[in-house]
Amino acid sequence: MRERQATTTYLKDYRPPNYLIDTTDLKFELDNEFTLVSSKLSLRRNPEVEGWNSPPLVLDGQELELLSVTLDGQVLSHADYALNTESLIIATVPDQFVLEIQVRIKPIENTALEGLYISDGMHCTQCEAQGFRRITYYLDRPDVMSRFTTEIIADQASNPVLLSNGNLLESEELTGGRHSVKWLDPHMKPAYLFALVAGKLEFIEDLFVTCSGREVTLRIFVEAKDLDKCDHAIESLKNSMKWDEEVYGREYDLDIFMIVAVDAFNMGAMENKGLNIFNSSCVLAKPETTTDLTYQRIEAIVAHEYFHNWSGNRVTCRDWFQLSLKEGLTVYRDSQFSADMGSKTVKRIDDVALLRTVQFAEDAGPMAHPVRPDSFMEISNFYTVTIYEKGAELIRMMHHLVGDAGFRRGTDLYFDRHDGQAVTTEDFVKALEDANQVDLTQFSRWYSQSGTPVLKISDQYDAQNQQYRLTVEQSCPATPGQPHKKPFHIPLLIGLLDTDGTDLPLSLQNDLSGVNGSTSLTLEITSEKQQFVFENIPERPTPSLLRGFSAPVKLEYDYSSTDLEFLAQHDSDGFNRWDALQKRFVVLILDFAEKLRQGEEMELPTQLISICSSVLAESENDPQLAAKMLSIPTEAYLWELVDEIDVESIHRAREFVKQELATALNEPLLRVYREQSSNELYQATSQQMARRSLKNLAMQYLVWSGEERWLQMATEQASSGSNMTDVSAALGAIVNSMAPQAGQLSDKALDQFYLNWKHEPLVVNQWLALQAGCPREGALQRVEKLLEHDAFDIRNPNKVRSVVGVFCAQNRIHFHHIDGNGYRFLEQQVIRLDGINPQIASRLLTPLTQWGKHNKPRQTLMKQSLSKILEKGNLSKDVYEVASKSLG
Ligand code: B3K
Ligand code: ZN
Repeated sequence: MRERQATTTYLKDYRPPNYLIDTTDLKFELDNEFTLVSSKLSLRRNPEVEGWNSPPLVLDGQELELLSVTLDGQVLSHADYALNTESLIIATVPDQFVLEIQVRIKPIENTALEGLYISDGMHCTQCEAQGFRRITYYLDRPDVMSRFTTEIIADQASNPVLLSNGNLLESEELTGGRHSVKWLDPHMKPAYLFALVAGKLEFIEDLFVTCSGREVTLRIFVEAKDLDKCDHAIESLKNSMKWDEEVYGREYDLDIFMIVAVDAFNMGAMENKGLNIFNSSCVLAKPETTTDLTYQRIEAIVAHEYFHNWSGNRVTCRDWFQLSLKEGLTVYRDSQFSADMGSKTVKRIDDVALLRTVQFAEDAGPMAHPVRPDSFMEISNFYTVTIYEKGAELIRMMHHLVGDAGFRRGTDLYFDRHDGQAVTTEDFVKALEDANQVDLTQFSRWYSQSGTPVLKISDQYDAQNQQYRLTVEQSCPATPGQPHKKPFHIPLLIGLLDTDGTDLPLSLQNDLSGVNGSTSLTLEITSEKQQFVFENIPERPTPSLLRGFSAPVKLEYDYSSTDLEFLAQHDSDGFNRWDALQKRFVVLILDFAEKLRQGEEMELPTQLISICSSVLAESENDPQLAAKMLSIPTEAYLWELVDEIDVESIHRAREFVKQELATALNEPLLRVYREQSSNELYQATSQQMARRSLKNLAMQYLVWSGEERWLQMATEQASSGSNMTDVSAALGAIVNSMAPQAGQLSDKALDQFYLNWKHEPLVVNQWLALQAGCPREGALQRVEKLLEHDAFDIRNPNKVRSVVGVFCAQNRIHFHHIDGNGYRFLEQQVIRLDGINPQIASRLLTPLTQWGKHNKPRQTLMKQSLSKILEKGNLSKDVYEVASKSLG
């Protein structure tokens, strides 16, 4: 459906459905060209609707060929219903009735990958958010929950495996080489959780015994060639099931849990009841083909989709404005799980890094929206970092405010109270309030107000009275549709360090909470300006503010470089130790960027070198944290922190710091590289991953120093590394090196890599992404060439993301080249893709939407490209919404 019909849907217009569907019996007859979908729905009037005036039945449907409609056994004629591109309307229906509908669809022509489509010869579905209406006419909204049965009939040879939600009821051989199966899902569910898979698949199987002793069969379905890549996912699944029982008291509720891997998928994975469908990149792993990062990502996504069984499926969303009800909560749950499986501090660092770059940028741009939005044109555009990651931060803050036991009481009440219901974010907050007798009214503004709050903090030390005073002021910039904000309720976790770097016991003046004396304290910020006075502070302390990033805010406090260096060495909060060093790097890089503009000399401060060198010296204690601490802030983060982005100076200043630090630390880096290199058999344990991350960071630095011998060393690792983590880190280091000799070495290494791995699509994606991100001259030409390569396929979202996505979002110096060619490239790709896959096209647009922080010439070019897209006309709702909102 194209822009002419692009209307806005508002939360304030929400009305309960007029009709409910108690049971949904589906029959799919799969054929190469067409699929016949027959449905039998038992409907009744919704008793909750007040002032009943026998409204028409309006079923959603898109791109369907209607064959027949029968109401209570009577075939309806054209005069009995109306049909348009979005719905089937039956003007008069009884209070209770059975509707039978037959439609024909063409999965083979479905390139949007929504509804029923074909991925690599296999039938599969994606129904969230509004894909079910591309399968049959239905009340395609999450507050209509129904009991589903699914019958599938298909050719046995080409589709030996036929899957749907729930438990398998029966299967039967039919004549003519066909067979049929029937699945029953006993749990009521909205249509967005429906799934069907048919194809040539094989599976690995395991067993999980739940806490109450029930046996659950676990199966992962993949193409035969991938059977050796399922172990990690199944381990992750078992760990998740156990964790959810232990931490949230949630038990699985069917006899079988299935995961299917497909190649063409718009996002990471989908939590369909009992039948999760995964992008193959988020499930398949083996040491030779998969990096540690992907191992961790798989663990997190398997857990995420599994956790949805309760936070999303058993308790679902009333409408799509409530998306964060399930996504924020489930991201929070998966982040807790990952923290428990590995390092809490490092997990927090990774989450905050994503939030502070991508989400803060979204909050500052034209697509900013509250965690619970008020309106949308296309709901697919709202699967955002705000809904997911900021949504998770809100849950995290509430957990912080009510404590561990209180949070568990709250989630227990939420799940018990709303099991089988479609509810709102208010219902979640209410359960936490009721279980803890707290008032979260002000806190709830986090759900309705968009934008990133700013906390401005100043301090004063009174030596005579041994008092330390913190003054905290909050504000929040205007965002689209929200010029003024009311104060947020912000948990601000702090500590105070004495001159030795030890935490001081904290006692707050007039504090009645009884927590005085502890060394970390949560200040509850609720007004625009507040003061806190700490007693018995013997000397001027160094404040450690926003420990663990206790709230998704921007902190403004006038730290000196010395303060930051001190905190980087002494803060007892691991997150803040990391953050202090990051902040120190930021100050330095931005200062160098200014020096570059002024043509002044740059010199790395010796104190910073010595801190980095002691991080290396002590890296054995926590190799992964050490690797994080020594990671230079990304361009994305630096851009987020400045008012106007100077693309070149920031890039060059950052390169300079990398190279200088690498040179200064050559010796300890080499020592760490050697110490952490080992011949042990690859295991995806957090200990081994930590070592590899430090080792490869050291190697990366050595290569940055630009010396030939380190490039040779990386080349050696790239060709002989025994696992993909080592190989791809080395290859990445060479590909990203700006040393004069790197170009040739990199071409050679890339060619060899391709030869080795061209039969593994997921490895080929890495190969594409590495090249798209390469900062050497000629980047755009290389990317254009990649689009012509045999390995590229515009219909496969993973390939598009690896090439176009990586170039435009990560290769910043080239995408934002002042000649505007990068922008025009994206403009063309978006237009081309919009005809194929609107969701992917719209997502790729993000870098252009953030024109607001660029200098005038770039702003003009970026806006020109957005206008060109709009001028093209006949756009999808997805792209139309983003492009038009971006131009304001
Ligand atoms: N719920 C799905 C996302 C669906 C996106 C639809 N455009 C995956 C997840 O968040 O678990
Ligand atoms: Zn999710």
